[in-house]
Amino acid sequence: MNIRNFSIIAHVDHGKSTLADRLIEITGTVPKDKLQPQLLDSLALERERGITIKLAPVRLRYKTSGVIPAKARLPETGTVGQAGIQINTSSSELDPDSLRVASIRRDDREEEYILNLIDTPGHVDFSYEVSRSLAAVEGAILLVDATQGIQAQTLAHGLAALEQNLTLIPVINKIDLPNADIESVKKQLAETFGFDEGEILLVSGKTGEGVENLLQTIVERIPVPKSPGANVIHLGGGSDTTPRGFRALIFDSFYDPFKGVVAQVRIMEGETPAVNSPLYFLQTKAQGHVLETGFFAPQLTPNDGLKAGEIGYIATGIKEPDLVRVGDTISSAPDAQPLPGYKEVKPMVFVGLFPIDADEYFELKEALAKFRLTDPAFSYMPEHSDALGAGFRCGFLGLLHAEVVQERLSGEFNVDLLATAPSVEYLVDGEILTNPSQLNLFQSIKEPWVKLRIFVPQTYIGPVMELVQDKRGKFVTMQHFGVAVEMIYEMPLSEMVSNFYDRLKSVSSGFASLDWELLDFREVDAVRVDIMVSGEKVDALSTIVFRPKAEGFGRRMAEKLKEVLPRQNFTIAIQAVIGGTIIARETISPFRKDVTAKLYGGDRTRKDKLLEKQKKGKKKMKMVGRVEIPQEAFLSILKS
Ligand SMILES: Nc1nc2c(ncn2[C@@H]2O[C@H](COP(=O)(O)OP(=O)(O)OP(=O)(O)O)[C@@H](O)[C@H]2O)c(=O)[nH]1
Ligand SMILES: [Mg+2]
Repeated sequence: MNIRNFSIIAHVDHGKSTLADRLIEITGTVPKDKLQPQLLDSLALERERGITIKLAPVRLRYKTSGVIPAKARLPETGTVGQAGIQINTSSSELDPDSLRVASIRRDDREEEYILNLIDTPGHVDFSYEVSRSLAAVEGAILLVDATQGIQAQTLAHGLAALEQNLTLIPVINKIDLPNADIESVKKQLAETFGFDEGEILLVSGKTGEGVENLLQTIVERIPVPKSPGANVIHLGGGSDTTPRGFRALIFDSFYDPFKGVVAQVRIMEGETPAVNSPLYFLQTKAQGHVLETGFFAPQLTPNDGLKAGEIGYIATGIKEPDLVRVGDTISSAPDAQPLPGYKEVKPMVFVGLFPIDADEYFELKEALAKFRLTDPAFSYMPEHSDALGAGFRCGFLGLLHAEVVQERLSGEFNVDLLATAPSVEYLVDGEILTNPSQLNLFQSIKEPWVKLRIFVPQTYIGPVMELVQDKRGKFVTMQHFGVAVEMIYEMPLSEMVSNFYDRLKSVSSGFASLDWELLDFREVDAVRVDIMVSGEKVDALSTIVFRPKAEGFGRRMAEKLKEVLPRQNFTIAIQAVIGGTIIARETISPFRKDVTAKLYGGDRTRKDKLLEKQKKGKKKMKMVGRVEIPQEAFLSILKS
């Protein structure tokens, strides 16, 4: 079997999923009448938002047309100019298939290939999906939008692929657009990653131009899959007949009520044992069995087994989601050596999730366990709030991640949630603290700092600098990439989670892009701002704030809460308090807000509709003492 495994990586919106559409279309993987734009974005939320959130594998069958263009060889080493790092990009030293390619050219013979493509998300919050995809493949298409050039995630994902010794195929996309600037993007790619301009391909994912050529290039340049142990793929095309241990790397998983946990795997060695044979999970020591194997077309398509080098799925029959983890190795022998796996991701942003209806606590708990299978970057632990009751403190990689998970939990698992404002983790007297309400006065606090990499056209340097300074950022360096510039800063993560991204986009007319990573924890002069509603402290609204900004924050918070808390038939006092001192006070006068007041006369059904809407809105509220706290109250924290 001729196999090539590759990912498509790029910055957000550079056209990965659209290019995948064309690859699916040209290879006839999906019938024409079933094609739709961004076919691999199958989650409802992905389609609604027009972004990819999860990695998505698909198997393509590709027949070479016989005539293969002269093979453009990769340079022996790729120099990453700007960072000065030397990374070896050649992984095709002993590539039996390069001989095969040569023979096709001689004979003009058609040959069939299985191409396993993994589409990846582009947004920085979903980078873990990208890194897991990269561990399952031998190469990647580094896609760059011809109108945007290199942006923050082009660099981040491109470098990650090089570090894993993957073969990169540089491809410039959207060449159909009138403002495509192919020449300068070529130059950027050459200068940044050390590509030869001659090896850069041009395509349009929209019109399909250049895509056939790309398919042939994938076959030529992406190395044949190799096993870490023995090379079981042979030049003759068949696999080795001597039995070898079976080992597969889990790069993703999900829960199916009938099949149990379904693991998405890259087979590294051997082949899947027969149906009903036992399977061992080498790290969690769990045991399952082979219920079904198959591949992605892109829907699950059962087959009679998977061999080394292939990407597919194994249904394991395991009913406890906790027993299966991405990065774990599945084997046919309990004492086999586990594969290296992935480094665990560290959650950066924390949100308390509470069931609106306390009776739904256990349903929520089960939903979280199943959800974690499909999103290993998400983590959770039980938490109790005086105001909101029993719930969970959940960790996310960023704000978009937090938002997307909440929407998926209510959409896919049907649980109604109240979410507290995102906050970061602090080190208090050396101990980790993720819940702001637990901070005591006078403790020494350290907060997380991040290294920010902002890509922006030169004209916006001024406004970006101003914004970052306002957010306590420290300038490190700046580097020019044609008309774009990369600015490196250090900044407290807490400032980044409070309205930074939106403001960055607005000061740069939408042009700035961003990448970041955790640096360290640094001492901060911060205090806890508490909120009292009708004399009762609402612990879930407590926030840790940089001291010089605390008073202003408390005042704005009280004002915002006044706007969002629903009136009651008694007066509600809202107070912002720092260590027993009231720094702001607002009052909400009694009586229900009459939403129908502005509708005079007219049609009864319209009135009913509005009342219905008001009732629904109320569902996302939680009684705290005698006052209802709506979801919007927590968003006030972010906007203060
Ligand atoms: N004109 C033109 N538009 C394109 C092309 N490729 C993609 N687009 C458009 O660019 C937008 C983003 O395309 P996607 O395929 O969703 O981009 P993506 O890289 O998958 O985005 P994320 O997965 O969210 O990072 C869509 O509106 C596409 O229609 C192209 O070759 N030409
Ligand atoms: Mg996409």
